[in-house]
Amino acid sequence: MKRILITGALGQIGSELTLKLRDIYGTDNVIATDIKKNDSEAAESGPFELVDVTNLNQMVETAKKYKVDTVMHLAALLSATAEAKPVFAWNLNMGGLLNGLETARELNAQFFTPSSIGAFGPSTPKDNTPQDTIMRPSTMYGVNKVAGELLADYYHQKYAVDTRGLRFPGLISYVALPGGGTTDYAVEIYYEAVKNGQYTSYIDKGTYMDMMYMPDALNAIIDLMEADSAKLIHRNSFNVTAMSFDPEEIASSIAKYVPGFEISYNVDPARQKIADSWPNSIDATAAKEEWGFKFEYDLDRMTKEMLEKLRQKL
Ligand code: AKB
Repeated sequence: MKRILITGALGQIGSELTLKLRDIYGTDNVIATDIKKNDSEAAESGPFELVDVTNLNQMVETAKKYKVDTVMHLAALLSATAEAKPVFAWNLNMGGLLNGLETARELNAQFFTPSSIGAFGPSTPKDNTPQDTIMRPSTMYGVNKVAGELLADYYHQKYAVDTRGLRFPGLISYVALPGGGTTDYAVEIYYEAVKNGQYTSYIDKGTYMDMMYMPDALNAIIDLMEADSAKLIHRNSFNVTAMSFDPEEIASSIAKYVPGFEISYNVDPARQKIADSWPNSIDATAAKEEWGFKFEYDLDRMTKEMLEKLRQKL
């Protein structure tokens, strides 16, 4: 039985991961932490502690209090915010990760942290981007992600910490908003489709990026953490993806369920520049071969469910 501490538990991934892990491993075995509390189900349905990930002592003491054997470190700034505040991003993303790894080392705990398609850069092959390839990102977020992957591998090699990670694409969900990412348009478009029947995209047509629906992302985290370590050739981090589309294609998918839905464009140069530096589509073969990565949602199935859930929510 696992006993898991999650940082950034009230963010986009954590809000749903916390509840799913509580279903699987038991409510009292999943300790949600974040820098602020809110009245979400993740905060209210089980153990919750305030933890600032830049405070190592606070993280270690919380982990010891609950005797955790797994640390899932989610707290981080996303790409667009990191690009606007690069020094803050370095301190939070790298300082938080180092503290998370130190906590895992001290408690002899298994460790997970997400990497991103943002770890790739303009000189990376753009289509079917391999697992092992050129990684020279041109954003602060990407620099953090590549350095983070190396750091997590270092903790595995030097201290035998069982570190594992996923290079997530844009994650699409209806529970908590992402905030500060480049792929956020692919979430906002569903909210605007339900509220107004139209969306003005800050990402230009023809810009392809990998995406995944949150239930598939949560299953990928759990499957990777449960995988037999003897079968893992890679650790930090695995390419995973379920689909790749541009704004026109997601808009066409939405128009199948929202008659008359229209997309227009007001491109944000800052976020467009980040998107242009990322792959069009990545190759997840290593994840499939080493631990059986799979996904269930393609674009249309995800669109149908997103619209149904958002109609109930809004
Ligand atoms: C972002 O857009 O910053 C994230 C990511 C792909 O890592 N969603």
